[in-house]
Amino acid sequence: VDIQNKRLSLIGVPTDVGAGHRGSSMGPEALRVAGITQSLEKLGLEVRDCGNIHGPANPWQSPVNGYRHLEQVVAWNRLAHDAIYAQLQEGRLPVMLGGDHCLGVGSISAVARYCREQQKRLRVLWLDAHTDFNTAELSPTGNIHGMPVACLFGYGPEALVNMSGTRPALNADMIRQIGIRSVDAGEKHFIHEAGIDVFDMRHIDETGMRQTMQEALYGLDQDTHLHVSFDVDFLDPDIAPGVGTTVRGGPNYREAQLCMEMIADTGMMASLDIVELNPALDVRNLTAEIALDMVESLFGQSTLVRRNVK
Ligand code: 6HN
Ligand code: MN
Ligand code: MN
Ligand code: MN
Repeated sequence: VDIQNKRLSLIGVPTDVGAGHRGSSMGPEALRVAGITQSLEKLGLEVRDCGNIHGPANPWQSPVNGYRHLEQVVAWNRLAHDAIYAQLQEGRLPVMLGGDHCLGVGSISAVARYCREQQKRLRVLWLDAHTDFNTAELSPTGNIHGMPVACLFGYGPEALVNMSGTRPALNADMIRQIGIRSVDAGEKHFIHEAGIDVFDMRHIDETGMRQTMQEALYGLDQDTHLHVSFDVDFLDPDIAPGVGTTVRGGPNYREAQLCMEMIADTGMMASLDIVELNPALDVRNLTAEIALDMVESLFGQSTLVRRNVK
């Protein structure tokens, strides 16, 4: 995949039905206000802004049977799945502007379906402070944005676990999690059982971001579809306060840039989620601008012209 020849499709999915804070529904507009289309066009990419998907309102209710807003979460994910799948089928690179991270189910289900049809291998990089591997039984909150990876692994409500057309949509070979520093007690055991490679902050502290990314990107080949799910709370809250679930001790600006640049160097990113940006908690759209800096690096903006280091 030659990123420079890629045609991008921005898909706004303005909802916060999966979260415990209101406001990530404003994420798509904040990224547009920060200039996402113009920034990516400056890098030589063709950008189509598909506008926003329209789904149900947030009823702001307490969890029922361990899930908050399950019906609305399913509806939004179904819509996101269909929109993203349609762009993939046109040979475009979908960029989902979330929205909270429950939308990872719809987005990655669409990508998994597409990869099966195209006989591509799938590698998901999950950049997040959290593993998002809760179930209704394990979750301390009932917020479904803490559950998308478990759903993709086949654990969760029927309508979500079957969205890709095959259950499970993902297995441990297909995903690497980076930046992790907040995992709930039950979730911790469950993620270990599932055998997922978790590059937590301690791993990054001990080996550095360069070594971490080399491990996380190891084994990609020309038949791999690389999907990046970028939860903005991956970033340290000192540089990215505008998220609902801040956790101290995340990657700083330079570490995060290196992570993104090393992904760009592969030239293989073929779909992207930008989620959990919450303008209601932000300061003068700073977090949107920082997130956009990271996205620019993901698409190959670097200080100097450099050889493609594999
Ligand atoms: N996110 N583990 C917590 C929960 O409620 O399950 C936080 C989840 C955060 C989810 O940031 O995408
Ligand atoms: Mn997340
Ligand atoms: Mn998170
Ligand atoms: Mn910039």
